[in-house]
Amino acid sequence: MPLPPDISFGADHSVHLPQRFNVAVPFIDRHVGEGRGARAAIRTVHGETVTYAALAERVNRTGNALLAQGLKPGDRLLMVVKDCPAFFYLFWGAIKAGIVPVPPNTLLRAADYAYMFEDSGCGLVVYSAEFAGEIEPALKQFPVKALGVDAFLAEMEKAAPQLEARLAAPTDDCFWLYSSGSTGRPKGAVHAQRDMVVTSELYGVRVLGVTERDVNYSAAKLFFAYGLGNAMTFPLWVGGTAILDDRRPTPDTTFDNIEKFKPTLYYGVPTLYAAQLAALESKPRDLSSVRACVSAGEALPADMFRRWKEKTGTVILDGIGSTECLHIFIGNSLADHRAGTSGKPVPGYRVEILDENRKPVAKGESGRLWIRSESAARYYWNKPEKTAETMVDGWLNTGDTYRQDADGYFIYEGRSDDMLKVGGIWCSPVEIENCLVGHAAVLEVAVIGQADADALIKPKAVVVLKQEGGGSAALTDELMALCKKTLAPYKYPRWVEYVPELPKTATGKIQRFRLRA
Ligand code: 3UK
Repeated sequence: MPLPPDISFGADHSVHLPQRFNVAVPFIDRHVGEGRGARAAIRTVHGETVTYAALAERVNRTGNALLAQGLKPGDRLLMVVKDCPAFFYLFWGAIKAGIVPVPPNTLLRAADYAYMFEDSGCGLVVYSAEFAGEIEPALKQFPVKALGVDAFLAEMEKAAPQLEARLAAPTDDCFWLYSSGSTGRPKGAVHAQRDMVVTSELYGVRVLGVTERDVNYSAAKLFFAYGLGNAMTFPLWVGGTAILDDRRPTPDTTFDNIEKFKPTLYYGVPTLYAAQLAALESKPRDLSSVRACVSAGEALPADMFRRWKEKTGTVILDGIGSTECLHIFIGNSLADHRAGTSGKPVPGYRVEILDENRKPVAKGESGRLWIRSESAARYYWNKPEKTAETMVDGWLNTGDTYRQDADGYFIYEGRSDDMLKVGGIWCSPVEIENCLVGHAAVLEVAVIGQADADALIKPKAVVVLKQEGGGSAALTDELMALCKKTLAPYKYPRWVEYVPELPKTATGKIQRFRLRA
């Protein structure tokens, strides 16, 4: 599909945008004018279809309803919303009205949300009823104006269906995504108007070949930058269709959806592919509609690529992306892929592997991966030190160690910090440790990543008890239960090992890397 007339990309893949524009116009409004008003933008597991015409109207009504709630251009809207059409209305309605949507991870706990209410200074929180159990206590800790999604939709119905797009510069703040670090609180990565244009065109269209005929189904949720591209910006950029399921993805639900909606592109994370592969052993499934599967969030083991291809006949294209870059910047493609690697740089992304003096390493050597792009967040909200550390001279420090093989494919070699990816989602060992030391029997604890049977990393707790003597199975159960109750559910340790003491530096800092060895 041709680009909108006022948007173009140079031979070097740099984007040219109008000086003043609003990114909701090319993603939402243009489809009606270009004759796609009756096409399905969204289909849900509940049988709902939202056409491009209906989407454009509801985005307008939402923008008006948000303004009527007292939000002003530049204000933040925190939207803790499951994968459903209202996610689209809120995100784009806010952007069209100049309001900044912030969709955090919906699996977090009250204390995380209370922090985000305060840090973002949001003027309004809109949340799905399913998350009330965490959002309502968070609102007690830090009161802000809040509305359930259903109540908001009722306001939307009453609001006017016309809304003039508020113009902005391509590099003006547009939306944020929170990302967590190993220590400290989540950081709001501030993305600009142009960023979704860049990812949708450079990776979506030019690497995946997404067109209006594609039906996009992402098991990764919309709150994740990965899911946001897969199931929202890519289809909307080309006038294609997104499938939305508000349930937790399991092998059964994802295969049922693939058989029912016949997506052409399926997007998952390695942990889910592993579970799907196990399920295929006992029940064959029909994936014949799928022209490519995509994986991101953590490295896809080569063995899983091979087993999936053998069982389903489709390839899984692994790619590395980040919240900061918004989507995949090194990836495999249908035309050029190699199992066990992240592939090659997405055209338009500059990639360097640097040593500790920030000099390029010799080819084949390991080093720190740095990225330069036009889709990168320009700063973290309220965190000037983190911004200065991560974003240097227009380059972004990914914190990942990489090397290139002899043919130029990029091979992931781990993190330079202690952060873990669990099911594709960030997990801080420090956060789990802080939870576990809250147990009366625990003296101290270190959490590290350990590979499971599928070669995927999961948290393991190495525990020193206050009383001499090994821990019991009952205590292990208690420690796991404590984490499940206190932390986001995917963060509990899958193994607990009891040791007499932990390796430490002279200054008393736990050396997690020595436990990993
Ligand atoms: C790790 C990978 C090896 C890596 C993301 C696609 O994961 C995404 O964003 P996050 O901010 O995490 C970024 C970090 O995750 N990682 C991601 N993908 C891979 N490591 N192989 C991979 N294929 O440490 C990276 O720095 O949560 C993924 C699109 C958008 C995203 N935000």
